[in-house]
Amino acid sequence: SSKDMDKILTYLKKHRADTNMAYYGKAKGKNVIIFHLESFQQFLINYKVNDEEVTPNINKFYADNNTLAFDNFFNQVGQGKTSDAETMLENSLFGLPSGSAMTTYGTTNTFEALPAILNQQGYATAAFHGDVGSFWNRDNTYKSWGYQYFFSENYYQVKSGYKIGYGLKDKIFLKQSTKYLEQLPQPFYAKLITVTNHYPYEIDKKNQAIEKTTTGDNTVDGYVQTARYLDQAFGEFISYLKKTGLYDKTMIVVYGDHYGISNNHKKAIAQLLGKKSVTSYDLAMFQKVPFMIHMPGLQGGINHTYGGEIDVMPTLMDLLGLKNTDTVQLGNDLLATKRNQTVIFRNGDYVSPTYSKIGSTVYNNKGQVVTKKLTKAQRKSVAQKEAYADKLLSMSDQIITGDLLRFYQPKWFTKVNKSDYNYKKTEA
Ligand code: GP9
Ligand code: MN
Repeated sequence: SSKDMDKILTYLKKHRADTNMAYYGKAKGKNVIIFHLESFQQFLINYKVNDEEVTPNINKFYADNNTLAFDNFFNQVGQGKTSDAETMLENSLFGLPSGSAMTTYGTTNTFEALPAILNQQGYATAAFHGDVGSFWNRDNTYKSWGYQYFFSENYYQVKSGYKIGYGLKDKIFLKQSTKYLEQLPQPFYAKLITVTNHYPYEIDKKNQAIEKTTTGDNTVDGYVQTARYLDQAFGEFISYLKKTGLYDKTMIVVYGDHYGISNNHKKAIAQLLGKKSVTSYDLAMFQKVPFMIHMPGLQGGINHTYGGEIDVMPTLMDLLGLKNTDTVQLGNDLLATKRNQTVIFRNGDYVSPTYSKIGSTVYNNKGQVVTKKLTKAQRKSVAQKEAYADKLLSMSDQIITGDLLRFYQPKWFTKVNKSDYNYKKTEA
């Protein structure tokens, strides 16, 4: 009911992190490109196979003077995988405890998503993906989120050999996307979702540009090969942006959506990391994914704050100089100087710079089990984090399953009208 919404608003108001004025509005009026690195984990950054970097282009971007990168940024997805990542990034709401919020609620719910907010501020908004538009119910959800355009498979020329796994191969997808990107009025907000670096990590021979790893685990060893392919595709796309001058007018946001190697492959993970074995803590740390923001004039570097996908929207809104004090967001600005660094996973586990809880085990930040060694004060801090995790997850579930955003919009925001949008391709 609207009373539930009021309670949530009161909570959020009390816990909102303060804006870091050093960054506020730095990207105002700039184009925004969200570049989705499929199944891409942080450990791949600067990772080498036989002394060779797996992802040289992404590594270069990571180290660029104008790139702000986060090295304690975690994926927080549940069963909804990519769709959970998208839901968090553009709504600052968690996925559901089971299933996918986009599939179950994307068509019918009211949202106050980042594309809609920017669209109302004069931005053109477009999503690009080389799979069928109905996957994860994107073709309906994106309307609810305020995407004016959704270029999915039927907007692309598909010849034999163009597709692998879930859709168009990344290089072909990105190349063909440029002709639509070029037609968008500026400023635009564009999201490009790659797909080739996806389980089971297969790529045609001519695109195999690095040796596989040699763990002996067949579903793991191809991962670096498709990651390399994605890296080449990324490199080509960045060159294109530079050539057209878009690079200088755009805030480029790059992120990995979730793990590529699941916890079912512990032995192989240990081998990849050069360890004898991995603990549950190591596996939690293995959930880190890249998050980088590039923009000319931005003071780059590596930020060590703990955060995750839920925190992206508040961060981007502050950079874009959008009013961010009365929105419904469960994350907090990664650039805020004083922020809650407890990173919540969908199953209620959490990690933080001090203590982390995985299952019923508490770890310190060296990965040592301290469940039974905590002082009274430490026990209290752990209990607080646990309560915070439960509270945020349950508020998120309430908002989504109760469609609570229908009861509240900030004054400056107009409810999205889905029928404003039509993604059907009309003949040219
Ligand atoms: C499909 C693609 C894959 O269109 O986004 O989704 P995932 O399996 O990673 O959730
Ligand atoms: Mn995915």
